[in-house]
Amino acid sequence: MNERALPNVLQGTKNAVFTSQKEWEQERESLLSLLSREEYGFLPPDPQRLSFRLLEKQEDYCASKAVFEKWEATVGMGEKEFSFPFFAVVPTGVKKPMAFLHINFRNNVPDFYMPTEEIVDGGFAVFSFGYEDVTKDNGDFSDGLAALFPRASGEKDLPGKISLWAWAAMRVMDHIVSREDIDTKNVAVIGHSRLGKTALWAGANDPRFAFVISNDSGCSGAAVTRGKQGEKIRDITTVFPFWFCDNYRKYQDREEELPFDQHFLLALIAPRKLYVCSAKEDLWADPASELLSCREASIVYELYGLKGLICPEEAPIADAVFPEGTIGYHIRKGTHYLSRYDWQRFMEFLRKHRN
Ligand code: GTR
Repeated sequence: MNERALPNVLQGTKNAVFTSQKEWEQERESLLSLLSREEYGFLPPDPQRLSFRLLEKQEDYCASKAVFEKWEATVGMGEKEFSFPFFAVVPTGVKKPMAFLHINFRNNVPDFYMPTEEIVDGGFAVFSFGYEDVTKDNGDFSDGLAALFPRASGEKDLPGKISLWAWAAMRVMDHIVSREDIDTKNVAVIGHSRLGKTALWAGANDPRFAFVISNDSGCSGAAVTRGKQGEKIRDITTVFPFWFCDNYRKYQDREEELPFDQHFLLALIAPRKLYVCSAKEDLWADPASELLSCREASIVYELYGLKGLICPEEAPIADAVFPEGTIGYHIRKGTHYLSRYDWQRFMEFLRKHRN
């Protein structure tokens, strides 16, 4: 099973292997700190001030099947303030719908990665924001939200951009949990690719997300790193060093020295629901390594008496769907993309596993 010499998540940062839920929960914080320190950088503290303002409301959205709202979140730290927009589409015909919080590449509603009408027809609300409205996808840490958190040079565990986008998702969640029209016990944070990594990291840090969905998140997302095909730590930290903290770079070509692997990230979501989607031809992300990660994280779910991934097939064929366990998985045919087909599978998973 463990041909890739993956570290045992049940060993955590200790030498002993945990056998109970209690021991795991005692260790969980240390593991979260480990990933913060070595990979993504520590999330900034909660904001000192936080407010939400409704900017726009459209009652007849999608032939009156839904209400569209545009909001502005304002966060304050010391003297500084920053605002970013986010969006809500809430079906009118459903009492307390479950909801997605989609960390999106763009701030379009709908968007080709976010088929709003189908989501509403499925009975779900969808909240979203465009990630670059929070802080740009580049190495400029004076831009947007990043400017709120001063950075001492030389610190190697400062939040990378993934941590900042995840932090912003948690602020939108602050808004969602304040709403009486949403089933706040059933909110799924979801993202694709770099934003799939972000959704997983937000889910690991914030237990209010009852569901966490990663679409084609690959390297430094759902896929285990040891023995991975396609993108490696050297590639990702050369092209996108600013997504991570500086410490992560020391593992270039030294994957085997990482004191964890990406299945630890998935395990931090236990016992909540997790869904991972791969695409058959997305070899840069490496579907096999994403699936293996789900299998390896499952042992933590088992400590809770839950089944993690239920997938009897070694290498599932394209369009195979495995929604039964607390970790769901499907592999779509085709290339790197977030499709309507994927959204339909996510909606089925939420309906099946609603809290
Ligand atoms: C790629 C990157 C991947 C993935 C992707 C994306 O260039 O190497 O890790 O995140 O971008 O976000 O579209």
